[in-house]
Amino acid sequence: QRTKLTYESRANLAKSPVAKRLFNLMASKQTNLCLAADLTRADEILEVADKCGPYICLLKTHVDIVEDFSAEFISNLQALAERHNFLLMEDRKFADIGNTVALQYGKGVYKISSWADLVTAHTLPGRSILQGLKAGLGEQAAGKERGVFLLAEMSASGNLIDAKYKESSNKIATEGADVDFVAGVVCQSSDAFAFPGLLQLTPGVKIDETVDQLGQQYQTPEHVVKERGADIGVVGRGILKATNPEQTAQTYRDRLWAAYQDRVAK
Ligand code: 6AU
Repeated sequence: QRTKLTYESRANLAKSPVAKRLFNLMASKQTNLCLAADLTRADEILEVADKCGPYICLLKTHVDIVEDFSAEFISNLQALAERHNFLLMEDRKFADIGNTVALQYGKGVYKISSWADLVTAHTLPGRSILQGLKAGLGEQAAGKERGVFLLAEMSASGNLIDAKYKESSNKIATEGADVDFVAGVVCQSSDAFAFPGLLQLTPGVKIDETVDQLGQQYQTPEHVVKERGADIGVVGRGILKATNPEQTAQTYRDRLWAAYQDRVAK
């Protein structure tokens, strides 16, 4: 069972170089917290990245909500990622035909493949989503380790994903020629996949409140790691809206990490 194995041991099983790197980073830095930096100004994102950087393995962005996006913002973010030792994930949730996805990943204002270690994608278009992303790497990503997390489930209440879709998503993530590009799966439960070389990223994590006003459903850090199989817990507003985001990030890190230690010890 993958959830009983340590991150170090799973690093050796990973087919994706980024997954390998992330497993090792999590083990050495002792954190399985991903911060969802869903803020709309570049300086706000950089500030929270600097303050929470020591406690996270991954910083997740939605670049299309940044009102003052610039190349300088990206180079500052990369400098913080290097200083504090975390990876960058652009949560773009690609979902189109391969040709369009290739353009969206590599071109336009954001040139995502030039800077994001990881991206997210829906499996709705089928396997071509992976071929499209690979085609969007281009020269700007040459020699850099890149990977994708495929969505197999969503945290939104009333979402349309069923058991068959989840099972087919698992196949796309684990079978075929492009699996070296798949670093993990975004899902809500451990039965979404079994292969221990993939990481389970689980959003919808909050210490209090169980829902928001727009369909988001939350679980506690302990619940997502121990009962749902999360390897990385994603926390956005639980940290961003706290009076002291830095201290709160530390609390989430401590609770997620303790839950992981409990999980592998039993
Ligand atoms: O903690 P929150 O609710 O403030 O933020 C949760 C973050 C947001 C969502 O875009 C993202 O997690 N998310 C995802 C991801 C990561 O792909 C999938 C999903 O099913 N639910 C979800 O909330 O940035």
